[in-house]
Amino acid sequence: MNTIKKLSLTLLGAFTALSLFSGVAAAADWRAWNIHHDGHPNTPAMDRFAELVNESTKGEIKLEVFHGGVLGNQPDALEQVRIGAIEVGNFSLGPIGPMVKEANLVSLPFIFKSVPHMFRVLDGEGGQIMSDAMADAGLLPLAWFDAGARSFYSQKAIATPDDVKGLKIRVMNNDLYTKMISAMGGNPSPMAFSEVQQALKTGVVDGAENNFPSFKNVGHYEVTTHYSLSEHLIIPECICVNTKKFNALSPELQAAVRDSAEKAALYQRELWAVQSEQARKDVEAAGIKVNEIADKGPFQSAMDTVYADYLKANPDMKKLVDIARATQ
Ligand code: GTR
Repeated sequence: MNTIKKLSLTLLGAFTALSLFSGVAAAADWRAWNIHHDGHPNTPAMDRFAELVNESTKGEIKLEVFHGGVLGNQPDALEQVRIGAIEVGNFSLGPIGPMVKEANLVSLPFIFKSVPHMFRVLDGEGGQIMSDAMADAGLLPLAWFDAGARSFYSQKAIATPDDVKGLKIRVMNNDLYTKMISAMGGNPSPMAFSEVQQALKTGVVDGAENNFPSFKNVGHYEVTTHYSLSEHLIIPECICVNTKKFNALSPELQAAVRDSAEKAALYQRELWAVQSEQARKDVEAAGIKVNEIADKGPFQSAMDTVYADYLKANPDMKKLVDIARATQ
C-alpha cells in the first residue's frame, strides 16, 4: 500500500470514529418528486412539506422538491422511490395499483361515494391494510392528499356510457382503467400525463379523464370542449417515502418528517377545496361546457363486469372491497 493510500485510510478511520462518537448524524439530502407545476394546489403543499421538514429536522434532512415531473414520469418515479434513488414524492394511488395490489382498491370505479367517504376508508382498517402493503413494497405513505373526482373530457358531452363507445380515451397506467374504458365500448390508451395535451390536440386520443385542477393546469381544457361530470374515480394521493430510508431515521426524525407530511396534507386539502372550485370556474369562463350527469346508474352498471373479472382474478381483494362498502 502506498503512503498516500495509507494516510487516507487512517484519515477516513479517524473521521468515521469521530462522527460515530460525536452523536451528530450526517445531514441527508433528500429529493422529492412532484408531477405538478405552479398553479396546481399540490405544488405549494409540497413546498410547505419541504419547509417543514427542513425546519423541524434542523437541517438534518435537507429536502428539495423537483416540480413539473422533471425527475421522470410517474411510474418511473415510483420505481425510483421504491429503490431509494429518490426519497419521497406526491403520488396518485392510481399508478401504484399495478405495484401494490391492495392500493388498487381506490382504482375500482365508483368504489367511494364521495371524497369524505374515501377519507373515512383511508382512516380506518382499509387504509391500514393498504398502508402496510405499500410500506412493504417500499412506498410508505406518510399522509393523504385530496385529488377530488375524475371525470371525462372530450370534444363532445358524455351523458351515458354509450357516449364513450368508439372514443379513444387516455388513461393512467393501470389495467383497471383500460378495462373500465373497454367495458363502456371505448378504446383505452395508457399514456404518460406529460403527453396528454399533445395527444388531445393532434387527435391521437379523443378524450381523457381527470379532476378540474389537472384539467386546467396542464392545458387540457385548451384542446377539448366538454367536461362531463361522471366522477367515476375518486383516487387519493399520498406523500410516500422510501420505507428503508424512513425506517433508518431516529424516532425523533421520523416523528418530524411524519408531522411535516400531515401538516402539508392539511394545507393541501384546504388549497384543494378552494382551487378545484376555482379551476372549474376558470375553464367554464374559457368556454368549456360542463355537464352534470344526474343518473350515474348506467355508468355504475357498466362496471359490473369489471368488478366480477377483477374479484375473480383477485379473490383476496374482496375483503377490502367489503370494508370500503361497509364504511359509512
Ligand atoms: C393527476 C394526478 C397526477 C397524475 C395525473 C394523470 O390528477 O395528480 O399524479 O396521476 O392525474 O392523469 O396522470
